[in-house]
Amino acid sequence: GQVIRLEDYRPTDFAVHHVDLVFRLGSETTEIEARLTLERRAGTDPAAPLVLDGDDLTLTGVWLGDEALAPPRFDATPDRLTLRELPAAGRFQVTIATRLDPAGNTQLMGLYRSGGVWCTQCEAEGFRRITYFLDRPDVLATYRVRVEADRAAAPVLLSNGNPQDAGDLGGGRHFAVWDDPHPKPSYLFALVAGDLDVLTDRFVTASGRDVALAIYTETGLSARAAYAMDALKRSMRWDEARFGREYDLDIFNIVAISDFNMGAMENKGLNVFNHKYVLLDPDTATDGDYAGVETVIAHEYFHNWTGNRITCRDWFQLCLKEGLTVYRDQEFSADERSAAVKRIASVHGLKAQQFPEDQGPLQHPVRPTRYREINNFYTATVYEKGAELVRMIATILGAERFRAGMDLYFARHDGDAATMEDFLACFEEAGGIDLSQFALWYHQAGTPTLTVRERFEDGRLTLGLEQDLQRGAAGTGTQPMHIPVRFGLVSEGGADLVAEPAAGGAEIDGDVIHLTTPSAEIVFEGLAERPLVSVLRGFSAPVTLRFEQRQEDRLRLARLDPDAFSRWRALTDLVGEHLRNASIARAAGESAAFDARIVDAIIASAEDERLEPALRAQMIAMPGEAEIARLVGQNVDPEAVHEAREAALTTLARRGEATFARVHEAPAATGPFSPDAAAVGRRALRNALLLPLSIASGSPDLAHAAFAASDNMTDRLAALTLLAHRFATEARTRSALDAFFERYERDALVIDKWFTLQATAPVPEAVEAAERLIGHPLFQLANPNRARAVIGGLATGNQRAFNRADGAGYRWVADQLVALDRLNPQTAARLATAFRSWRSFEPRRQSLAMEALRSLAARPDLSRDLADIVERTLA
Ligand code: DPP
Ligand code: ZN
Repeated sequence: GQVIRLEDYRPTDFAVHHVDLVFRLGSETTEIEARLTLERRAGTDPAAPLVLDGDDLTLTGVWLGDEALAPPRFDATPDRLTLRELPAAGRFQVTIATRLDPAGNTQLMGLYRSGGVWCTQCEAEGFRRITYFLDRPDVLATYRVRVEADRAAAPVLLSNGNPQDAGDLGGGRHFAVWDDPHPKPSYLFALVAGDLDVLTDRFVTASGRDVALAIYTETGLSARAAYAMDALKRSMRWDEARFGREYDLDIFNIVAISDFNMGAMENKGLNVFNHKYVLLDPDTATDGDYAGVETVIAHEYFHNWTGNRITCRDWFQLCLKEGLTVYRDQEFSADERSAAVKRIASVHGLKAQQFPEDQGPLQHPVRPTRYREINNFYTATVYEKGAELVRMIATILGAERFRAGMDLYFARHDGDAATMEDFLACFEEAGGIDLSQFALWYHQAGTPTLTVRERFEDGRLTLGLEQDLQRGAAGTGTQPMHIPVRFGLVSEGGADLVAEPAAGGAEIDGDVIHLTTPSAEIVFEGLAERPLVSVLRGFSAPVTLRFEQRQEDRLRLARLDPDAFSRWRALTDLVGEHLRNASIARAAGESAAFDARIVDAIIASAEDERLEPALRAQMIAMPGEAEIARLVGQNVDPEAVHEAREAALTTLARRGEATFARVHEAPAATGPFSPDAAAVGRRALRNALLLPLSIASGSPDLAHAAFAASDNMTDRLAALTLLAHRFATEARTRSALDAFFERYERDALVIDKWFTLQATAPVPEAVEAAERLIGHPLFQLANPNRARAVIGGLATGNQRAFNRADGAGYRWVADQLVALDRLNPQTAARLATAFRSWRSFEPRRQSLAMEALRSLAARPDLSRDLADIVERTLA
């Protein structure tokens, strides 16, 4: 495939001022007419042809004004429409007619059908599957959309903007007209038509605009959108309070769709969602699902300003809207729930998803400079690392100047298609700061290592800091970056000491050290006692921290660091290091004892009343097998990792049994169901304790009792997962799985969970189980959530089975990818990233993974999406 390069960017020769669309939806085919109001841009070649993007299109007519055109005035292929001899100056109109088969569109890009519903997905390049267009984000136009359909099949007709007209057409057909006054790029276009239920509400903005809110769902399910509606209203209020951003249309619609490649899509005034991020109730959704809905609802709503009002000049700038909007949704969740719990969850996610990406063959800078398939750049690096970069800007500038920079960005670029440079310039100006070195974070790929050393003598503490960025797959440079290191010096009693740094060394601003050179030293003088050094508080920079700190200091920080995030980090780093060392030892046929002081620290945190329960649940959770493999880094033996983790769990379970039982039985731990953060935390703690308690007793009785007693999905799924993962061979487990299936057979989102929990059972035989699951009558390869539940469950949620010693996991996943690729290349490519860490495994597994990847690469019929991932993974 062709490589697209940032340096080749140039504006289009033509502007599109306005788009008038007519959709005639039919059960077999859909006819579309697009009338574009165009104009040559000043200073361009007056004879240049208009070259429009298409993808798999069937053209049925072209007009210039009212004149029907024939070749050679135009020529058309499914992928391109070229028009010649167009007016040299002034506005003119081109009308293009196309015919589509939405029901046959299994890629779920462009216009497709999901269940009985017509819906669209246009980001990044789906609009060109509807009509020929200048399908790129820097072409902004107003849109007017007329939709016609059978009233019975589609009583609801929606598009972007405000409703303008509607009426009957006779013959059982009707129409609606929508008008979007805000110029937008084509990727934000949306249309939905179908028989849908609706939940409505209203919101009055800070300046008094009355906004009609509506969430559309499959019939019978609108009551399950209540929490999403609540999250939407809270998001709207928060963006006003925190960033001064108000909603700008009279109506805001959300539609929940069951076949969806992404989580959701921020189309102007008409967000389309994977129904997973809308539909909830306590009986069918877990607390994690509630948090996910809140986050995604907020994320898409926040895009209205960071993405829609200000969009991206080109797709290389994707982080401009995504990194920033993830930062905004993280801040929202932190404000709505517990900031420390949220930050821990975000950092955990960053390390689990972004670090492996940044440390393997799919590595790329946050602002890439080339791509073959843009769909493959909706990555953890662009999103999560992109959010970390915005967070660092906020850390460097401080809250006030950061807000001033955001205000300037909104004021200056409203209505623009902007770049990362535009964004950074606003903070340079508002903050009175030079961010040219900071900008390297956007350009240099890879996770920097931050090495910290400490020395204490005669009341003087010397901190040595050093940064190192290894040249990685992307080869994008290794210049020293600006790393903000938040820190504290903690007294024996657990208080933050105030210590003035001596002159010289790195710059310090309050509790932030600004490391801008390859290395630096900072000296603190006049300290009465040797302090405990707490560095990288709040994970103030996305780096790998190497700090050879005394074990007793770390244990003390785990108990008394005033910064809750740092307590969690101190403890999980100790546990992680043990698991890493134990895995390496096991692979060599040895064993490594789990230091009793670390084990006791975990046990103590379980009943530490100073910590909120959610935080205690995070403290006692053992790192997962994939996380341990990442810590091992090379020559990984996944069986050794599994055994080392099991051994650690057993040690913890035996030693902590009495404490865990006490905490588990505490009356405060129970109570009737409520989705608030405190109740969520209590459930998280109780469910986290189920695992060590079941291991200690060696019996599934506790999990069965929890399963039977559960009055909500969080508790039910936690118990069932434990049974399926640890007591799989028992007849009672099979009965529980069957009972669960029968109860929820008609509930797609719950059945996804049922599939996932079986595909993720940490046993080698999960490969055969997954093969049986795809033969199940309810398995549908064409439904992305279902495909992800089973194939993704095994490939990304089951390290042991995917990396099975005989290569069966790799081969099975590769076979599924081939089948899925024929239907849905985007989802197949996403799942293929499961292979990204293949080089970190021991040589035999490496060669088996390579064989599977090569067999994929050798197929002549791979999509560009999947071929791109496979080839980069092998490179
Ligand atoms: N819909 C995806 C998101 O919100 C892509 N824009 O991140
Ligand atoms: Zn987004």
